[in-house]
Amino acid sequence: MTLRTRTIAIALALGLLLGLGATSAQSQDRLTMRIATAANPADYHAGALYVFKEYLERAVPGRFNVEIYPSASLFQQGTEPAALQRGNLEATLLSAQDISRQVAPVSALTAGYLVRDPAHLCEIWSGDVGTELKSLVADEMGIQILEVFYLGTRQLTMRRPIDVQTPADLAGVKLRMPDSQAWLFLGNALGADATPLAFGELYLALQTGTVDGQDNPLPSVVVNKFYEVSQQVILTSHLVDGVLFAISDTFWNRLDASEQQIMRDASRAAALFNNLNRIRAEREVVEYLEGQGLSVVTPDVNAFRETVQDAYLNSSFSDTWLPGFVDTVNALEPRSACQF
Ligand code: KDO
Repeated sequence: MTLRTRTIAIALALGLLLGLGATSAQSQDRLTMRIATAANPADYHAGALYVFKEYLERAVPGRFNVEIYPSASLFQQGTEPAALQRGNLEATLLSAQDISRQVAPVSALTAGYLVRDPAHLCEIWSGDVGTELKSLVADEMGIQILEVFYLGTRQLTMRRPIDVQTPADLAGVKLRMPDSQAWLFLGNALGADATPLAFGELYLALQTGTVDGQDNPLPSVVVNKFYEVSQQVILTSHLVDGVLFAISDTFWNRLDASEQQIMRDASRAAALFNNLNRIRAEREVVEYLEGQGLSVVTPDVNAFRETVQDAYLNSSFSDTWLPGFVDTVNALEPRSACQF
């Protein structure tokens, strides 16, 4: 049984598909749903999109024609929100950094060292604060956020080893970050010289020395083979990161209530597939990278945490956060739905 089939089986066992399949798909138009992402098709968050597609095909056969465009093959990384808003794309995986350009309070979830772990991330997005942020995004951007997929905990990798204990040791290091103000702020807050570059250009930039290093969750370092052009992992654990499965209102409003519920259930099955696999992959990845010859070092994480948290709290980003957001988020304990 493949992992994908197994996730659908888990979803069935959980009863997510119960009562579905009765929609009169044959009597309705077939709707095309294009989903674009920068992710490598071999990575779990892209795999989750195929779980989503398969779920829909089983729940409402023939109703949707889901087309998945991985590796930024339809839209460049960062341009997906505008594509959704212009009606050129039906769904995508968004980062909080993409969204915060238009809905400033979401920038709280771009802050380093705020989210503790994957369960905490899930709890934030599925609880009251997440619901409030999602309705702001719906109102201000015309986009429905259905689920958060855990992308992983971001670490640094360097093409050549450097001696790093504190943020001061990253001074002058050209650290590739995705191209947006929120991402670049994080790279600079870590003490580095943040350098914007699209994900698809990163392998070559590491190979040629255009950048000295990059930050990403380690499973992405494996799937995208960045380890071939890197010699060191620095376990800063600076951002517990997620991507948000999002659908344009133009498409959403063409669905009836039962179809909207099927979309929610399908995205939940997709998130489950991604989260379980990625959490397992993160447990195994350090050993794998050491086996590939990379050195793995742990810096003074408390020094990074203090410097980065101060940078955010003293920035204009934090002026836009919902009142009491940090205290509320710090006090959240995950319920069972978020225990992986
Ligand atoms: C990246 O460009 O570093 C990043 O990790 C940012 C994420 O928001 C997401 O776009 C991700 O790339 C892609 O899905 C590729 O894994």
